[in-house]
Amino acid sequence: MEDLDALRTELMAAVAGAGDAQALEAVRVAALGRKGRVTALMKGLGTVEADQRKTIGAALNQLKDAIGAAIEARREDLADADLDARLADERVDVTLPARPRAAGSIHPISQTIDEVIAIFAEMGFSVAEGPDIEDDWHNFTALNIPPEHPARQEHDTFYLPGTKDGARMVLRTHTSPVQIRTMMETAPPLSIIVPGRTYRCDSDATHSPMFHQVEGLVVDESTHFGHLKGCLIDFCRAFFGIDDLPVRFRPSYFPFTEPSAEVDIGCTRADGTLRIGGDDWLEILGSGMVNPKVLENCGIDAERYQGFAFGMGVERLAMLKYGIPDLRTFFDSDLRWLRHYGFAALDLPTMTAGLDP
Ligand code: 2NL
Repeated sequence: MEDLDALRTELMAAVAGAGDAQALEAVRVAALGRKGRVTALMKGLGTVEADQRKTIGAALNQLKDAIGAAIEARREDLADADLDARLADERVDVTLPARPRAAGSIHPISQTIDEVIAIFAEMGFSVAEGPDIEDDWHNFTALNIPPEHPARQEHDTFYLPGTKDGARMVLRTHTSPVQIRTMMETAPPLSIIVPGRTYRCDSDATHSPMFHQVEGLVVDESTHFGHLKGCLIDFCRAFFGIDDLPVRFRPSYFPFTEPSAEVDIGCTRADGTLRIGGDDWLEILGSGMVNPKVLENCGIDAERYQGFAFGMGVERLAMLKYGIPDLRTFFDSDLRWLRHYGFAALDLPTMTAGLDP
């Protein structure tokens, strides 16, 4: 019979030396498993002399219990150490300062476009969009601006190098080519609003080479100048949030409309400041009845259909509504400017948002 004390010392050392649950299980199997060393000794009891069997049996039972208890204790120690390691690893310092809020905001140009769209959407207009790079025909010719017409120079056009399918390409000088495309593709009646970027080779305190316009177009069988007036008066009053804002229509000229009218709203000029509302006048929009030649250029029967159209500059609207004094600051990408004039991401554009009380 083996020396039980030596075996006990050896097994206890193995238990203490087991570094993880898996090593400890291997020790248990080697000692107490079906083919373990202690189990084997117990199986051998049958061959022991009857007078010694009781003593050795008791000693083996004691050894088995002692090793079993040591393994259990070691298992708990290892589990505790495991938990301590995880707690240390996943420690959260609740005293750290909170992360700053994401600092994004909506640019006043985007906000203004969204507000204009909200007003015309309520009147039943749909939004249409088109390419920034246009051919000469959609940007000029279809709009009754023939080649060598002074308007083409007035527009300070950015011409692109080369041609596409024989056509000279330009950066669109207004959003009107989108209305041309819509009229070519869709049969009347139609009412669309066209926001977008536009480009003219001009840069000073009041001109940016890239700027934004919103244009609108209505075509139907009985559309007349009264519709134009009602629509644009309602728009001006809704946009500036003044129910009785004075609006006047002043005769003007555009090659693509006949007759044409510029729209002025009431304002007050005092001590170098400008306020909306009052009995002075401020130009805000251009408009007119669509020139029958433009309808015919788009394949629309001008004997049957008439339309009105209008256009406005978004930067100018934003400056007037939000009191932004300098056009050049719009595209500086100055975060301090944006924090001051920008809008929160969830500020829904409404017909009256952002106005003085
Ligand atoms: C302004 C003036 C205007 C239009 C734009 C237009 C478009 C088509 C046909 C007829 Cl396809 N007209 N657009 C009409 C009148 C004025 O804009 O001052 N824009 C900033």
